[in-house]
Amino acid sequence: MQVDETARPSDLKIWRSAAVEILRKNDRGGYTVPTDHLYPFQWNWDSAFCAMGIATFDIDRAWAELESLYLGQWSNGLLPHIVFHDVVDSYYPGPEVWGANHSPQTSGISQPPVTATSARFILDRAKGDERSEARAAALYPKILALHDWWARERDPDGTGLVGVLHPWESGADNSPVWDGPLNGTPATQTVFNRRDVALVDATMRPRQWEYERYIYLVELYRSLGWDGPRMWAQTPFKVADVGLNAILMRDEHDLRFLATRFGTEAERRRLSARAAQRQKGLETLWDAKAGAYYSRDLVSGEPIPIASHAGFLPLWGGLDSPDRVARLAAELRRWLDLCQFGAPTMAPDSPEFDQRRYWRGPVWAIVNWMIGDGLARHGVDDLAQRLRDDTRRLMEQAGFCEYYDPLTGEGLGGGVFSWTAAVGLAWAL
Ligand code: 9YW
Repeated sequence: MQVDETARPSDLKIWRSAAVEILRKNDRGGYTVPTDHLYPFQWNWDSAFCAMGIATFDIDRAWAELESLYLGQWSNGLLPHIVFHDVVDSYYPGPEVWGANHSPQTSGISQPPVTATSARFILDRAKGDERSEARAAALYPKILALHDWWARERDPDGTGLVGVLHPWESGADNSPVWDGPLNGTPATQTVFNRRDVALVDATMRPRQWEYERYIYLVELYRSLGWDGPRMWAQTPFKVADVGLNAILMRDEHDLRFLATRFGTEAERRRLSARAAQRQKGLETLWDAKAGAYYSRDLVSGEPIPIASHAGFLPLWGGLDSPDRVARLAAELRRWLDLCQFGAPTMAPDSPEFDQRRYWRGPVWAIVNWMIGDGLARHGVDDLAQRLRDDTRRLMEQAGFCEYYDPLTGEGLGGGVFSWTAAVGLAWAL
C-alpha cells in the first residue's frame, strides 16, 4: 500500500483507512461492486470513480479496475452500464432480461463517461511510471472508441449534444427531469420481481411506476436487437441530459490530453473539432431568462424546465462564460442556504424535492465532487470548499453511504458504498 499519510490528523487517517477497507471489501478480484447484494456486478461510472479512489493507495489495482470494465466493451464501442462478471441473483434486471450478445454478459445501454478522466487521474498519480504509461496507452484506443460510439449512435445528426435512451443511461435514474418523458413511455406488461425494495426501504428508491417504464424500454431495445439506429428511431424516451453531456465534455477534454501522449494527429484533430461542437451544443441548453441549464426532450424537441443538480455539471465540463458561472454559483448558494448539507439533487423549495428518494433530493458524494471541482476550476473557491466540507461531515457522521438526506445528514440507500469511499479518498478526506 502506498498511502501518503504525512501531515494528516489522526481522525482523518482513521477515515481514510475505513474508506480503503470498503474498497477492499467490495473488490471481487479485479473489479469493484458498488455495494454488496444491492448492486453485485460492475457498474460503469462507479468503476471509473472507484479507480480514482483506489489510485490513492494502489496504482496497479486502479488500472485493473478500468481494464476489467473494458472487458465489457462491445465491438461498436459501447461501454455497457453493467458488466455481469459473475452469476448473482440479488439484482433485477439480470443478464437474461437484457439479452445482449456479449461475453462477459452485459447490459445494453451506457452510463456517463468518466473513464478518460479516471485514466488521466491515475496516470497523474503514477508519476511517469513505465507500466502505467503502457496501460494507459492500451486503454486509450478503447476510450476513443467509446467516444466515437457516443458521437455516432447517440448524436446521429451531429448536433453536438448526445441523447440518452434510458433514465439509467443518465446515471440519475429517477430524477424528476425524466417524469415528463416517462409519461410518454408505455409500461411493460411483464410481471417482474424487483429485488431492490427487499434490500432498501421503498421510500428511498424509484417508484413502481418508473420501474414499469424502465423495463418497457429494456424490452423494446432487446426486441430491436440492440441496434443503435433502430433504437434511436423508435424509442419514446430520448433526452439530451445536460448532466451527461457535461460529463462527456469533461471526459473528452481528458481524452484529448491522453491523445497528446498516445494518439495520432488525425485523432487529436477529430477530438478538437468535437470539443468545439460540444461547447456549442451545451450552449443551446442554457435558458438565459431562468439562468439555468435545462435538459431537452429530443422526442418533442422541447426543453424540460426543471432544475436539478445536473444543471450545475457544466462547471465540471468546462464553461467559457464568467456570467454563467456567476449565475450558477448564485443559484447553488441559494440551494445550499436551504439545507444543512449540500448539494441536494433538487432545490429544497422545488415541488419535486423529496429528501430521501434517490435522485429526487438526496446528496451524492460523486455529484459533490464534480460540482466542487468545477467550482474550484472556475475560481468559486468558497462554494467549492463548502461542498467539500459538507461531504466530509456527511462521511464522518453517517459513514460512506450511497446517498444522504440534505436536511438531516442521515445516510440512505446502500451502506458501505464504493464510489462514496473513493470520493472520500480522492477528494474529500
Ligand atoms: C439501479 C450503482 C448504480 C449507479 C447509478 C444509480 C444506481 C442502479 O446505482 O442505479 O439499479 O438502481 O442510480 O447511477 O451507477 O451504484
